[in-house]
Amino acid sequence: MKKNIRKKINDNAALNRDECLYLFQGCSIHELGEMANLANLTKNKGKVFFNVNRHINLTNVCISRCKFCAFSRDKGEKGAYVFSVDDVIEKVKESLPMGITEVHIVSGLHPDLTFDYYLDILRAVKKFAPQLHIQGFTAVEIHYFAKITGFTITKVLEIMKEAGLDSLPGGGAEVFSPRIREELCPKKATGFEWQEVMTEAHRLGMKSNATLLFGHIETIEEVVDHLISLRELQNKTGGFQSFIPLPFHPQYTLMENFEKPTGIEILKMLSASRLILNNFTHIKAFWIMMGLRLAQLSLKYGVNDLDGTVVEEKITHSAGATTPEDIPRLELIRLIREMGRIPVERDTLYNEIKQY
Ligand code: V47
Repeated sequence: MKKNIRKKINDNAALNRDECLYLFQGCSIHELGEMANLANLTKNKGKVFFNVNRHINLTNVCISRCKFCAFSRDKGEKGAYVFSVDDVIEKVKESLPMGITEVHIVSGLHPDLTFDYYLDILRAVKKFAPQLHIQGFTAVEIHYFAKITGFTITKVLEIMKEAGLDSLPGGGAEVFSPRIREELCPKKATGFEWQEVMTEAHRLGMKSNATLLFGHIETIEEVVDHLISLRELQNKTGGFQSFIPLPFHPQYTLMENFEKPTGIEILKMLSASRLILNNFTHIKAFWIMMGLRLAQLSLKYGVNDLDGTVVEEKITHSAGATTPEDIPRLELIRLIREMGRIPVERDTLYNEIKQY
């Protein structure tokens, strides 16, 4: 089996389901790292990307109340908030001197805000700073907007695109398995619906990312099936830019008794993702969720993107992340260089802004 897997990886061929399972069950962290590093270097030639962006979470009020989420609140609950258009513009304004090229908007599923509220935000940001790329609204949010407006997914996406939405982030994917969604997040879009939204966004020419939330109740089989579904969708649309495995932070959630995934578990997931997703160019370590030092090490485990110098990240910090919320470019550059890689600042669509 190992010989066959190595040959396929050298040829950038798709591993079958048993081979994917074997990566998790039969390979050591060293073997995974070595193969993932090779696959990454072949594709990305030692370049490691980062971007400078501002995360804005418009509201934490959410009807979904997923068990793994420490960020969401009920309407009227202590700590619940909604940003106004002016609040959002103020945040964008204060981030412009840092040289942001992207605004990343992800929020709760609010019971009362109208679709027009989100369109007003998009239009206002585009008017205020037309040069910024707006990456916003997970497939779960898009699906929710279709539900509250009665519009089709296509119409929702077309209207949002017209208002200024440029691309979609990868959140809300969790694990596609119906068993897991039923247990952890039964009130939001299913895995199938998440994929339907992405298919439509890609058809309309909008790029997106994809994620997996791991380190909770998932089995290896469910992880592998999630990754194979993404690989198949990418074969159909080619619209995914990067894949981001998100390690679960249990603190302050309804699953507080869970242990955080270990460093080795995180590195194994990153390496296996690189190897299974042979048609994804970029595997991203969201350093906010795994810490800068492990993110640095992950560059030898298949990762070629460290996301951004994120300002004001709330979702993981609500769940106990202790990473700083923003780090200066120079720190990222130093960490990348120390691994013998080439730091490249990119825009959202992976156009190179500057090589260091
Ligand atoms: O969908 C929620 C996850 C996601 C927790 O596309 C948690 O570039 C860990 O998707 N512990 C939202 N994870 C964030 C997200 C994302 C982040 C950075 C970049 C991009 C991108 C996307 O965060 C949610 C969920 O899967 N999440 N709660 C938690 N306690």
